[in-house]
Amino acid sequence: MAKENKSKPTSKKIDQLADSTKDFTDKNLTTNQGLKVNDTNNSLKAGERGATLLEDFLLREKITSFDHERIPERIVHARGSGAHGYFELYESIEKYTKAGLFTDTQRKTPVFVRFSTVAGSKGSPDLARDVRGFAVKFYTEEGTWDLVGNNMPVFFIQDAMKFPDLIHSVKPEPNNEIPQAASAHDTFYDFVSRATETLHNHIWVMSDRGIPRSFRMMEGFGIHTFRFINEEGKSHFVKFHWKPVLGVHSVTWDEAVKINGADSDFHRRDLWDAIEAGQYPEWEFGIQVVAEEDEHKYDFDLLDPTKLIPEELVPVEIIGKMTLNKNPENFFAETEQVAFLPGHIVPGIDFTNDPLLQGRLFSYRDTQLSRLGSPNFHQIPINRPVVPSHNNQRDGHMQTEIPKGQTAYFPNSLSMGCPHLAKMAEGGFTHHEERIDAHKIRSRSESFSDHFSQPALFYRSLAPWEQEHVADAYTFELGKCNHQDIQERMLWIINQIDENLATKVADGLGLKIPKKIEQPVNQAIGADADVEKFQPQPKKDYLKKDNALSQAKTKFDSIATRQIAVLAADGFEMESFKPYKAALEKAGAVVKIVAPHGGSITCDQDMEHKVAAAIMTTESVLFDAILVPGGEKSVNSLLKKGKYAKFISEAFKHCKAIAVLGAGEELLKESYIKNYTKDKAVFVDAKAQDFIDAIKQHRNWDRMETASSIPV
Ligand code: HDE
Repeated sequence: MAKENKSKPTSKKIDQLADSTKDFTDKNLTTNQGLKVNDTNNSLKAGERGATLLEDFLLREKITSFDHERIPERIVHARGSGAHGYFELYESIEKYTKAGLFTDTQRKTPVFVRFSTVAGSKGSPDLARDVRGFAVKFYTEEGTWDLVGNNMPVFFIQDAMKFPDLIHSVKPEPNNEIPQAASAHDTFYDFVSRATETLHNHIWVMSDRGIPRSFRMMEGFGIHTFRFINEEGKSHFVKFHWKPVLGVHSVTWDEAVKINGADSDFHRRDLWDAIEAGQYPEWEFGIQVVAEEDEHKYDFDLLDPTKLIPEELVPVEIIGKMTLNKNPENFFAETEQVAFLPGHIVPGIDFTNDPLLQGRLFSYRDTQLSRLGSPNFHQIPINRPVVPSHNNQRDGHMQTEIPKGQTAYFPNSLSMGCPHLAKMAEGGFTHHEERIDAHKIRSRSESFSDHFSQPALFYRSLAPWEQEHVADAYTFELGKCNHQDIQERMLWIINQIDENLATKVADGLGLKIPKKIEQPVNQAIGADADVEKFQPQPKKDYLKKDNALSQAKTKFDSIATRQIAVLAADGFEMESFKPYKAALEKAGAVVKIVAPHGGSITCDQDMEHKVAAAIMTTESVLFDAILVPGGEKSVNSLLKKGKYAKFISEAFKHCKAIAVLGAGEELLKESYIKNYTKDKAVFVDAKAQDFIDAIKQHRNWDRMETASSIPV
């Protein structure tokens, strides 16, 4: 994670945005017309006690502007957080693509990224179990390229036609608008269990990927297979990957539920704080490239967005890095108004016939038209390209440009043919030519009918603790369904993926796995379709494991930005604490004192220390590790408040590293933690480095079984 100097980051995009920003320092309050305002607190009345007069243009402007502040929230991905940054290329990949951002290593391409949850409303909590959006807008020299991806490499459905069904099933139920930002309800599982193409993305959501520790610690994927086109016009298939420099890490479900109460802005705040602190989030950019002639070489169809290409089969080539180094100036103007369209591409990149991608190419422009209200949404500062745009599209709501001249059509002679077309040699975009000779047909390719192999591969590739989490997640989610037939259908389906998993879930639900299902399970087919042909095929075993699918195989080499709670009160022992704090901070962690009150506390060397949070305002789930300094006076104060014992017990339950110094051990003894001396991530008067090494591991998952007995 880069720590850069605090000088204001600049880029072509940031400079362009600066022209649209408004600074209010030392300015008079005015109306929209620039009239200086003398009173913005009282309406114009007939006498001090009213009535209010129709004449009051100041009241009218203020109130009507307020009345219209809201725009429709995104139909999906309503809850999101954005940041600015840049993309740098390690080495040119001109053999695959002619795209400038992938051939010119001297460029720093400005980006704006928006992370999001999918199902919840704009104000919903960050730690819902859900897919996360990972949308990147590259402001390139050849126009804007949007890579609108997710934190999971596959999608729920294979055809855009099913998107409204999928989203209607997961959103709050239409009769009572319950539940908010949660997939654990009947309509979702009714759909999932009837449209078995959903199973692969679904098991990813049931895994720890559905509850990330931070946006900064999740992968990103373009999902669809795209095309790269090089200077010679040769095409390669490509999948896009983002790999977080800090590794891929998640919280536990118990934490997620509690974080949603303790700080529903947890991910938003985490991203904001890291950037403000100069600890800039970074992702490496990777590509999986498949030669055109290898299109049909795999056991799955490259055009099927419910399939990934295992990295064991096609390794990811790392070609660049993205750094986020600036928070938005204004949430609405930037994060809310940013409009991503998968159809925004640049020469060197092209689409495939993936039927989901094809539908997305229509949907996103349509949704921006209704959300932002005008075809001029590209003129909103955050959406403007960094290169000029000229065409004959005109007028519409909120036109902010003044197009000059007599003509607005092509071809023309009155304007000497301007704006004129660009030849390919001048960077003009042309579509990759692909021969298609086919019947017009409303159907699905049989090569899309394998719904079980990759969910099974995913489950097999997980570490035992990850598998436990998946089983718990299924049990929780299905436990929230009220219809036994839906639960049983899901059990039958999960059993096709993995018997052991299905058995655990069935035990948790107190149900039996049905031997057979009455009707054909997949009903996402046409009324006259050959039913058998579209049922999920028996699973294939083309690969034993793919290590890239497991978070156990991620990076564990840094504690940068990890939040360490120091539980202390007046009189805590400075001598032993000082080297610990220094070592943690040197390694990039953020050390925060959690005291019985706010303000500051005094150590046994009479120095004042700023308190980051009073115990009543915070919770252990907001931290990565706990440190309890010594000093009897301090520890005795902590022992008087039951919340400290809860704090430390809960951290233990969530498998976090804990270190105590001197008298700090008394707090451990007071807690629910038993046999802590045997735990490899609990330290009593140990070296700071041991504590740091344990934090690097993210969690001590070996503790999971003991931890489950902790009653907090
Ligand atoms: Fe989206 N999706 N989507 N989606 N999607 C939207 O566009 C849609 C899909 C994704 O931060 C909407 O501007 C259809 C896959 C992200 O602003 C909408 C289909 C992937 C974001 C829309 C899909 C995504 C969206 C709602 C199936 C991963 C948030 C607001 C054909 C590759 C972007 C908006 C942001 C947003 C439609 C499937 C990712 C309605 C029809 C697959 C990250 O246009």
